[in-house]
Amino acid sequence: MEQNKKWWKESVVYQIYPRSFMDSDGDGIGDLRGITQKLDYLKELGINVIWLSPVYQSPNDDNGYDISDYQAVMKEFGTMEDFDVMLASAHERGIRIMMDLVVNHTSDEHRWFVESRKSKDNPYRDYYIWQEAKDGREPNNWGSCFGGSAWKYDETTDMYYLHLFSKKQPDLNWENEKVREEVFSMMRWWLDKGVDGFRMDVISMISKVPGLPDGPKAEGALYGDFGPYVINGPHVHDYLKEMRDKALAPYDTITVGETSGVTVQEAVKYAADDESELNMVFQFEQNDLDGGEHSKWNLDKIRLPELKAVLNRWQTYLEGRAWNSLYWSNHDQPRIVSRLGNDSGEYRELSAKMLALCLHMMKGTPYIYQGEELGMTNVPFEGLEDFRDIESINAYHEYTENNLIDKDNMLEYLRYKSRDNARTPMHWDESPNAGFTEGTPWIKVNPNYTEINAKEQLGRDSSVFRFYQRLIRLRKENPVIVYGRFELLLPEDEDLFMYTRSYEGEKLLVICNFSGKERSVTVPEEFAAGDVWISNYERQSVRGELSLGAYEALAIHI
Ligand code: TEU
Repeated sequence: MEQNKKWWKESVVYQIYPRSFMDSDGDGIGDLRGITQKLDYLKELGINVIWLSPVYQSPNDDNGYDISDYQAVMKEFGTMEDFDVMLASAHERGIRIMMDLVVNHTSDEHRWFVESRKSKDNPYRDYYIWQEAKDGREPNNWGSCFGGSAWKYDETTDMYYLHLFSKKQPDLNWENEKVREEVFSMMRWWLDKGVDGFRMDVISMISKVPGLPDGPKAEGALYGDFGPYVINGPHVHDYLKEMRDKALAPYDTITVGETSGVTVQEAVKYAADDESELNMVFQFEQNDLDGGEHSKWNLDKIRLPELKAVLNRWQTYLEGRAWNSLYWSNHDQPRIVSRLGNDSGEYRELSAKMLALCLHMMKGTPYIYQGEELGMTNVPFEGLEDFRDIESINAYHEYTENNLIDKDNMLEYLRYKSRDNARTPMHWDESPNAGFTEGTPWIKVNPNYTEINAKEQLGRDSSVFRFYQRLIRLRKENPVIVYGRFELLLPEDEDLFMYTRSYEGEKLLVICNFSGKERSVTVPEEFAAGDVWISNYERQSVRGELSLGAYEALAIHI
């Protein structure tokens, strides 16, 4: 089939979490000048788009995902001038900047909310979702993503406001046309400044089912689930089409929706190839595979056949209809080498490269989260005092104080799954604090920076960094990697992830051993004379029966 070719399909995106990327002024917090200093590093890696986690003014209840002014820069990160310099410097290097757009909610310190809570007839009242008490308590049984009820009582007007996240993140009322106009005009302001697109935070949740009914409550759960009345709500596609018309259409942008709860059937609406809404979405099905009774808090391992089933469904259902995003990690997920690979000793680099190859040879736009290109690992946090993330801290209290999980187990779960695993400072070199800051970092540095750091990896051909660089280069040079049709082989195999890509007479075979065991596999006849494009074992050729090493991965081209 003739493919709709687009630059954003051919791109590789790198996510920066500015707070932890590079600190230029010694206050222990990363900043915009720090990012500008490191643009050459990103150019060397070969990425061509940066997704910048929020840099807007914020009281930092949720590290910038609680915005108090959409048109100002967070003071810890620098000034608007620093932003402009960063943007121009990125553009000079052929790197585009995708902003994080957090518009399901604002901070409670945003001017709109400060006004809204003042009185029932304030012009900003309907910018947010206010409800009367029901039977003397919260308007419904919804729990917030960060613990507790999703409603907060506000004395001034004796009503409750909705917050799906922290109580300092009140939800905007998207049914109000004025809210939508404000958001679209703010987006145009950034686009006119020259930014190249948006990653849209929890955009699948902006339209709530009228009446806000109680959600289903699992046995033993403290609150009801808002999901059925919030996720992929009744008007979400109307709002996004309106956003396309009123904000995005005149500009050449890249857009990705963060869409928890999205199915492939919904994704082909959000990310339809006609670009009527967004370019692509982040699906959550792959991360939800190790969730359980207590949401994500456990030590469970994802089983490979289930992971393959999810990714196969996304690769095949979207074919010719919509575009995929490809990611293992972001600022909300633990480090992938600790989750799906092996983060100890001899297998860390091999498994980090295997995971990279597996993802980057699939169909879609790949996203790399800072430090992933070095094979950075989860962090040996000691006690609760080492954590900074509101989700982790609130979850600890909620689960332990209600005797749902005991304290030692909960700490183990945090060490394995906490978002803070991804948020410790980037490892630049072996100097104190990994070269991230000359001050005291806002969160502890992972002690393994002396071994895992960018400086060391830039100086070594066999490093994880150099492997990512080769994967990115291969994608740039070969349309089969961007546009080829995906086909999964051996779906039930517990150890091997094997698939092909086909495009205009070319074919690629990808073989990844997700286990620490040696495995043998038969290479399909047609690939016997193929070229090995990339291998984490420096394998040069393949024929017939292949004996794979632990975490071995390779791609063969014919
Ligand atoms: O995340 C939304 C979201 O679904 C998360 O709550 C996710 O389920 C959780 O972090 C996984 O443990 C977005 C942002 O990416 C996140 O950083 C913000 O905290 C959140 O929205 C609120 O803005």
